[in-house]
Amino acid sequence: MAAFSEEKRARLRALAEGEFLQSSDPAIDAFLQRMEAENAPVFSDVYAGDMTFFNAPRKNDLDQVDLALVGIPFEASAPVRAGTRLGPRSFREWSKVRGPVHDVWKTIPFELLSVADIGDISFESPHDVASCVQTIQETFSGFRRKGITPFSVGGVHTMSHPILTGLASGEGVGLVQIDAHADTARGSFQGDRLNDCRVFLNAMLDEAIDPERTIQIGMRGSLSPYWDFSKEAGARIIPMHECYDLGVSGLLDEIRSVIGDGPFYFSLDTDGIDATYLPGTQLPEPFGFTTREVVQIIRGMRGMDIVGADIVELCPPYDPNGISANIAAALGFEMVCLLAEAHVARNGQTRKTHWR
Ligand SMILES: [Mn+2]
Repeated sequence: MAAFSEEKRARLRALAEGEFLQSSDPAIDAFLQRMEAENAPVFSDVYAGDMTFFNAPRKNDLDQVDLALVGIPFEASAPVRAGTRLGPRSFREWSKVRGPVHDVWKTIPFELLSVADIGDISFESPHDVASCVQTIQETFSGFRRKGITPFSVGGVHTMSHPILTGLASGEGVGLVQIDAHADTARGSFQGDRLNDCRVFLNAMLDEAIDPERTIQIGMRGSLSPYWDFSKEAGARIIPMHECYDLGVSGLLDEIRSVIGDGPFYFSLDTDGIDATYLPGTQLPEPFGFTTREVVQIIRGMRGMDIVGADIVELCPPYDPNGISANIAAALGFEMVCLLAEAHVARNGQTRKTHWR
């Protein structure tokens, strides 16, 4: 090995000069300087300070918000394990170390839109499913009226139905769903028709999603016989064993052919991911997706017209080391990048996030 020449030494020393908050990429560098000037908590001590989604500013005035990050601590109607109402809190904690710059795309949602943590939905009767569903629907109708793009963290999957009916403006949107269960069971379960076994059947009946622009991916396990409605209604349902053969690129071809150029919603049930990666979910199912496959599917949807997204069924009592919340937060940042880019493409306007 050749000795270090004086010239090589000097060059390395010169390159090592500078500040921690600095980037050779001019756009990232401008963002970092702005963060510092606004005293944004983005790079503050990760164990201290307020817990907001991805360190976004906390805002209550919806006129100041383009992309709302909202917690839905709702678990009434969850049929198996308890604790999904703790999902938003755990997600916030782990999201503190996710973002703010997409490591591959260099996308910075905070440079594109006014992104804010608007807090958790507060429920007057948190154990009454019908009233919670109504509260969620009203909240999301408000977002629709203000043109806000929502990213939601749950909470039991039941929440996606009132999110979709709240966002609906006449014509049903498309749906991409990654989940071990299609959630389109007929009839009532445990005495209720508002539950996480028939989320998307309810959303189709309410014309909030179009069955023919719905694609459901990753179904498996003992509940598989209960999803006949999906196929019969015209949805594309791809059980997990078909995903093994299709692979990520085959799945993305299917997604693009079902969804096309039109608007769609994305729902990620944490149980779509194999429980060896993500144990902290309400009803884990073996033989699911790897985390790497899910991130590739999400990234593959870049450029499509995504109008909202959620991550559901995170169940922190079964996630004692935070591994599941960490994965959920990392995938959530990917989804926020997609949502921000699509919102700008739809509206043609940008507005930076400000922390002060
Ligand atoms: Mn589900």
